[in-house]
Amino acid sequence: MSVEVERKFVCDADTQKTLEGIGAVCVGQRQFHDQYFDTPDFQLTLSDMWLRKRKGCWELKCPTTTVCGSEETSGEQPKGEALCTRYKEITNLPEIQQRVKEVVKHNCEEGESACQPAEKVIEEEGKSGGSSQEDESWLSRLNLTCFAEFTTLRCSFTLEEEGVQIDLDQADFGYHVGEIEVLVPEGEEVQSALERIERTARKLGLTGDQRVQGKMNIYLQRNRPEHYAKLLSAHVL
Ligand code: V4E
Repeated sequence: MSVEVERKFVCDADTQKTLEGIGAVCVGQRQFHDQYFDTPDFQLTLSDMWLRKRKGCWELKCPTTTVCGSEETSGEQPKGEALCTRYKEITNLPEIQQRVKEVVKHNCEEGESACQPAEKVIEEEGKSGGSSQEDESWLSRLNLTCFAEFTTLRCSFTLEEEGVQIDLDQADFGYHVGEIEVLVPEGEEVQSALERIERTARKLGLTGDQRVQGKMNIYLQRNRPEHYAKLLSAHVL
């Protein structure tokens, strides 16, 4: 499990040139399709938990506070650092299922008789034997359905002197966004990552102090207004 520290930024036709100008090296372009899942009443995303399937792999992003119980940002943060998001990235499926159940279970306890106990879901998952149809039965047991899916064309750069990756994303619904990111291995300090991201942002001439919207914000705004409004009022987005 690692922590993804990330700052999004507005990119345009000149961004690639700017990146090359500061010494960033293009390490490739790839395309991927993401599917995001939640319960019909948005229990996961209202907890700021983002369950997705990308290239056949499951990933769960959770706020660092939820998982660790302590956040390293008490008190005032420098402006640039406040623009960075920090999420735990979990890629181990049994652990993902456990985390999801800890949130979704709540609803079961409040009277949804169709829900099974968490232990039952794990137990049955263990018996599934690996066919893709059976592998995904845990989704319906936990009342999870896909609420967003889109394809991204991503051009990735590295800036070696700072140890950061910079991605330029083009989503198929017509939104472009850049991200400066560092994956911090579990147990390591995120502070250095924040500083390296901030230095990279300055090298790129990023001056704005407004948070830049991610692909999901725009997708929900356009396609799932009710879901989007709920996340806004819960201050998740
Ligand atoms: C964490 C999160 C979401 C999940 C998608 O995260 P994001 O990093 O935007 O997607 P992507 O495709 O770049 O993933 P990567 O390839 O880097 O793993 S959707 C919404 N959130 C929360 C969130 C937030 N509150 N604010 C900002 C600026 N971004 C994301």
